[in-house]
Amino acid sequence: MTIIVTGGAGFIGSNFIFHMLGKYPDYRIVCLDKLTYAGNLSTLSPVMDNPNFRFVKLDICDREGVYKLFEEEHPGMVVNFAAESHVDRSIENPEVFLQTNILGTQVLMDACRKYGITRYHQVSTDEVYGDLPLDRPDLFFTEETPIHTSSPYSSSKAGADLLVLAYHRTYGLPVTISRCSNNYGPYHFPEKLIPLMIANALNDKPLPVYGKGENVRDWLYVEDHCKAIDLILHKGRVGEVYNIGGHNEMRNIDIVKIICKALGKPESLITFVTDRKGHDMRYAIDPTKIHSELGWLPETKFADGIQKTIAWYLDNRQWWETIISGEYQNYYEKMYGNR
Ligand code: NAD
Ligand code: TDX
Repeated sequence: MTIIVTGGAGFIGSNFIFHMLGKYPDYRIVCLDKLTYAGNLSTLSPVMDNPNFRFVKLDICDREGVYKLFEEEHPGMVVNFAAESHVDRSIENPEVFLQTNILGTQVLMDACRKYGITRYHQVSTDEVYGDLPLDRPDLFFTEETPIHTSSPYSSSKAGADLLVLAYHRTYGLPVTISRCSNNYGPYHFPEKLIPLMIANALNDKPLPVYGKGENVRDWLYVEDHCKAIDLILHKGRVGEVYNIGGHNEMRNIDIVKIICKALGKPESLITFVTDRKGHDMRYAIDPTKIHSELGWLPETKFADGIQKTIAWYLDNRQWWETIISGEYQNYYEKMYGNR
């Protein structure tokens, strides 16, 4: 079995590649990644010499390049992680989100139709459902919750999801979609909440919390997400959407305080800054379907996962220090300089 994994030099895709190569010694994994600012080839160095692994630098929007790769590799499955993934960047510059997240998805599915595959899996997000009010803790996103997006990022992911379902209905493409809540863990790019706060705290820099820090996210350890996708690929029903989440809702401010405590840093580093435009209040997944149909349950508790994550950032300073020493400085100044 050859599987093309797109976006595998990013956070979740790289963790998925490690999981699959470790678990299936007779699978071949071909990673296709454009290496945008978010892609990091050094992340894949542990598997670069694995004979079952190949890395190809390629844009998913490059139709000719994608078709050529399919002709070379004859993949049985495609798992699409490649995306522009940061909400704040989508607010600044939506266009590349539409290009990669929607048109790139179309190119991949056209290749799947042309060359034939047994499964195309689209890695989507709970953000396609919009948000839930803080005063209704009884409400959760199910697979039946209407699509109701807030940001250019979530709108582009929702557009891709609809296209994936259309390719199933119209052309019979064997697709599945997963919609996961917020991930955390090793190799998380330090523009996102948890790694940004860890890096800033370790450098004794202010910890910029948007608004009042009361927004709630449903956090899942990245390995649990990878295991869920593995299950969907092998046992999920074609044409179906599966929500993934672990009933682990936390307020942003509480997460930042946990990080301060774990690192022995003062909470006085916390700085409340101007809120994100259109900021979603609460995400919360109902994972009943994936649990009852596929037997999936999250294995890592947040209390353990966050300590493992912090330990990873302490042990791998070079990985994130290299990232934040480059172009990231301009990004940080632009996003946080006058906030
Ligand atoms: P990431 O930003 O860390 O990685 C994205 C990867 O895609 C990078 O390696 C980048 O180089 C690559 N890429 C971007 N544009 C490309 C293009 N045009 N062609 C080829 N490669 C390209 O993102 P992530 O956090 O690992 O997210 C992966 C997927 O999971 C995304 O589709 C995202 O929407 C989804 N998701 C993420 C989360 C989360 O909490 N991070 C939660 C739910 C769903
Ligand atoms: O500096 C910050 N300060 C802050 O208060 C940053 C970067 C974030 N936040 C807040 C905004 C959110 O309420 O923390 C929360 C989490 O923010 P992000 O890490 O940017 O994640 P989010 O916007 O929730 O989106 C993430 O989860 C769903 C991923 O980036 C998406 O790719 C995924 O689809």
